[in-house]
Amino acid sequence: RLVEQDLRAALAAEAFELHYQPIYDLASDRICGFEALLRWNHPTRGRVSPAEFIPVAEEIGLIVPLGEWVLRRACDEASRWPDGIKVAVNVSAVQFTSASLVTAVRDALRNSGLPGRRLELEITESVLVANPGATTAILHSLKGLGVRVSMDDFGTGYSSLSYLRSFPFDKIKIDQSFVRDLGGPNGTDFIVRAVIGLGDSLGMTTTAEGVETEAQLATLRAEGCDEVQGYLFSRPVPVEDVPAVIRRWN
Ligand code: G
Ligand code: G
Ligand code: MN
Ligand code: NA
Repeated sequence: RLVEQDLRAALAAEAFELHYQPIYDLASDRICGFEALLRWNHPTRGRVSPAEFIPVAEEIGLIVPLGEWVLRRACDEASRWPDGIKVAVNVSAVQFTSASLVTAVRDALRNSGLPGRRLELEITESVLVANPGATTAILHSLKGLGVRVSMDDFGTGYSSLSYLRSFPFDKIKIDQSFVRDLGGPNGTDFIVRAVIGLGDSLGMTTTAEGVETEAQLATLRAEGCDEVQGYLFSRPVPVEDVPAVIRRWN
């Protein structure tokens, strides 16, 4: 279990960095954005996964300052990318319903000069479970800033369908567990097809995560998925490698 002091010290010492994984648009065959993924190099444990330390940061009340650091850094770095390229930032449930989220987003945009339309926030269904009442108001405030909001890890939480109907999401991210099992004998092809159809009828973009093979890509293309992301294109890379990734694909 990670020590609270280590996380606090890391934030103070700027021991975090963001890596970026490209998101590829299938209609234009171009990279259209990058997802920011938080990385922490612990002085003795080495690389610690956000899956491990984000829950601790939530527990000890550090998620708000940490999440605001992520927002600022992602907007600053993305403001130097070509105009068509967006940045997607993961927002935890606790951070999402914190009083300061909308202000933090507005400040990060203003200070970086990044237009709101180039920022996407990814939230999971757990956000909606935690506080459905507050969520609608927050989503509308964010949309007022021009920011887009995506439902992340779609299909892994609860009550996905009713949430999609009630909340104004711009994008559905199909969880990588469904992409991994495409094509096999117990394949998830029918689920992926259904989610893409759902996105189409709700006017939401669909993005498939965890695309690792050409066969998965071909299936997703044939099913009319809008965007794909995964090791087939690139692992998350440090910010200095972003221009090379763009050059390679665009
Ligand atoms: O690359 P990967 O190991 O980075 O991510 C593991 C998990 O941590 C994923 O569920 C991802 O959404 C989450 N994650 C990565 N970066 C961030 C972040 O900046 N904020 C939050 N809240 N979650 C993140
Ligand atoms: O929960 P979220 O979707 O934000 O998490 C993204 C996670 O998926 C990160 O840990 C990221 O490093 C990982 N990831 C991204 N692309 C792939 C992929 O093609 N295969 C696998 N196994 N993991 C991936
Ligand atoms: Mn995500
Ligand atoms: Na996901």
